Amino acid sequence: MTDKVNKFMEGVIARNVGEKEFHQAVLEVAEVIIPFIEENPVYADAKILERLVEPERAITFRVPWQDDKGGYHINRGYRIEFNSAIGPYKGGLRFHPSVNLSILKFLGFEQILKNSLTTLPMGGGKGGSDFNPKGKSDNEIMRFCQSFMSELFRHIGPNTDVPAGDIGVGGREIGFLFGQYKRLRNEFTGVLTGKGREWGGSLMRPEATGFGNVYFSQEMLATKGDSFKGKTVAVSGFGNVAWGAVIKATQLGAKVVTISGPDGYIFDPNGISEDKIDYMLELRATNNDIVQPYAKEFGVEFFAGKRPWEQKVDIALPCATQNELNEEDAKKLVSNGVICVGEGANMPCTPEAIEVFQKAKVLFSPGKASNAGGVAVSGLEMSQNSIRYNWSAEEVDQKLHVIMKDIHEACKKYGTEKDGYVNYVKGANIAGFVKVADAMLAQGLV
Ligand code: NDP
Ligand code: 2IT
Repeated sequence: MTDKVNKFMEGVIARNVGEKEFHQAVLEVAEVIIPFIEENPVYADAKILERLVEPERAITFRVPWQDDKGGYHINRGYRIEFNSAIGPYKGGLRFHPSVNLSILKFLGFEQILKNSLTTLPMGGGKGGSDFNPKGKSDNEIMRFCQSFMSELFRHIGPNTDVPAGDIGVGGREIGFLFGQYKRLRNEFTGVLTGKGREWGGSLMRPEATGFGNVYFSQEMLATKGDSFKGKTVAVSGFGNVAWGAVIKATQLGAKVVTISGPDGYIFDPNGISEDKIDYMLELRATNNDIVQPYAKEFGVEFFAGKRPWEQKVDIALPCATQNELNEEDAKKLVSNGVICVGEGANMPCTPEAIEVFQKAKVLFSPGKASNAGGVAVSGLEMSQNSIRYNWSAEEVDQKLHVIMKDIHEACKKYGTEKDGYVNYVKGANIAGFVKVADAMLAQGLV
């Protein structure tokens, strides 16, 4: 770490005590952006990076709700409105017991640069709650969502802040949240994305993050004249992002051999395809958060408490959660000959793991580039809501594909090193930064 990065990080750490995930996300950006700013002093003079790491607004609120037996519960709700330089705040809501200010600030911060990379006019935000959806009934989920929105509604709007899903928030939760917003405001607007297709949702939004991640990896592989065809792939997670990635990788001729949950991972040597992919949706819908039943259903091996990175694969797509792939995992993957790692989750690889991949010249993409397909199709959902029209699945998929190719090009432009290796972390951060920074400069001291 250079002196300048060190000094900058000391300031960030002192102002955001104990927020380790946020520090991690900022450090990744600072290491790239501080040298870039030295060559472009206009950004340093206006203290753009210092402004960027301070959310425009961070809201926390009480979410009281009642369970089916009449018991009382109090959770904490959050919305971090991080940056609105290039559009309304945009980003998902996460419901998971691990949610805290640090996690949402890391996600909101990454979202600023990710949304900028999509080429669409969206600022950065993130929100959620420490509510645990595990084992809750539909009615409990509904009551929680209604209570959450009863406070959130006053802070959001289709031109102000447009939330969507993330871990623990899918189509069902977006429905309950949208219903309550509509009731409180008496307005049918595009205030949330990830809506059902009958009531303003975009076709392809559920698939978008996973498909986008595979499209991005496809572009990375193409720089080496390679493709998904005939490759063995490890996917982690078994949620929305993992599901989309498994479908698209399989369509492109790869064999996906793993999915994982908090309980461990399953290894399916014949590949997860067709009805097995549909079974992933059933698994999630049970609200039990375990992947083990897949092993019983299809007669394959389950590795309790383990992560899929110990398997020999060509491509790894981490799609579960932050810091789920560490240095040791990365070394194992590299020694097993991995050629490409595409982050589907946000910050799934630790900084040490990324270093291992980059040293070994493995094709490696950070989530803010390769998982941007989800929010990109959210942006397309906003466009469709604004013009009150629905595009076909083919049209949306084609636009998504073009966006992912453009993000790949932008990363290459800013991230290609002297030896020809593309440092996608560098490329994504600079490409995402420039657009937001220029908008901030143009808008004066805000
Ligand atoms: P889902 O809730 O559909 O699935 C999340 C998966 O990760 C589940 O298998 C979940 O299991 C697991 N998981 C979550 N937290 C942990 C944890 N602490 N330890 C182990 N496993 C965990 O969420 P998504 O598929 O939507 O999100 C997955 C990742 O992709 C996240 O990093 C998210 O931020 C990112 N992302 C999502 C986008 C979207 O559009 N949905 C867009 C871009 C990125 P469990 O619930 O049991 O913990
Ligand atoms: O991390 C992400 O990009 C998301 N969870 C999707 C956000 C969105 O607004 O669609």
